[in-house]
Amino acid sequence: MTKLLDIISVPDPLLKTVSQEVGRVDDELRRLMDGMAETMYQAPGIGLAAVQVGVPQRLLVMDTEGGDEERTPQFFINPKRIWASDERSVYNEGCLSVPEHYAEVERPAEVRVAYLDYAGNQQETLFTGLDATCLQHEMDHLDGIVFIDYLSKLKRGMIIKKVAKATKDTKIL
Ligand code: K1U
Ligand code: ZN
Repeated sequence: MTKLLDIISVPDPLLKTVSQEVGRVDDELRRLMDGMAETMYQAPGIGLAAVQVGVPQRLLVMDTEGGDEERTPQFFINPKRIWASDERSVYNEGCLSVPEHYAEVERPAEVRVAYLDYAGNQQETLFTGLDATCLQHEMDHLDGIVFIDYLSKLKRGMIIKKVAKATKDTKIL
């Protein structure tokens, strides 16, 4: 059975770190990827970066279908954005590391990304719609950026305070 992983939340300093490139795609890495997918579905969420489960490596999982019947997690190892559209889109984003808080973020509407897949094969794919939004949100995590970093200092500070308090209260319960 795949182990569920603990998701860290703001203001954990690990969320601010730049994750390291993955060196080898092997069975140990695939075990981590399986655990991340299981953790994402259980949360529930539509994406998860390795740093959110305390592993600062350039690796993420995404499934924007979110359906229970057909699970098709997509894994991205060492993803690199190689093209972004001038067209922008705005989405009310959430984050499993910032529970219960949402905010509108503007990003390129379409992106082309190069990455290694679950098997370690090189891929290059164009993403649109929610896939493009979610993938850019997850790739931000690999560079130590959380969506609240796009908000004003005041709003960000208020959200971090609330999440820190809620997390502390949950630990006491
Ligand atoms: O923590 C994360 O990075 C995951 C995050 C991904 C994301 C959501 C929205 C826009 C951009 C990126 C989430 O999955 S938050 C939860 C969520 O959006 C969701 C949960 C259940 C069903 C549908 C969506
Ligand atoms: Zn997130």
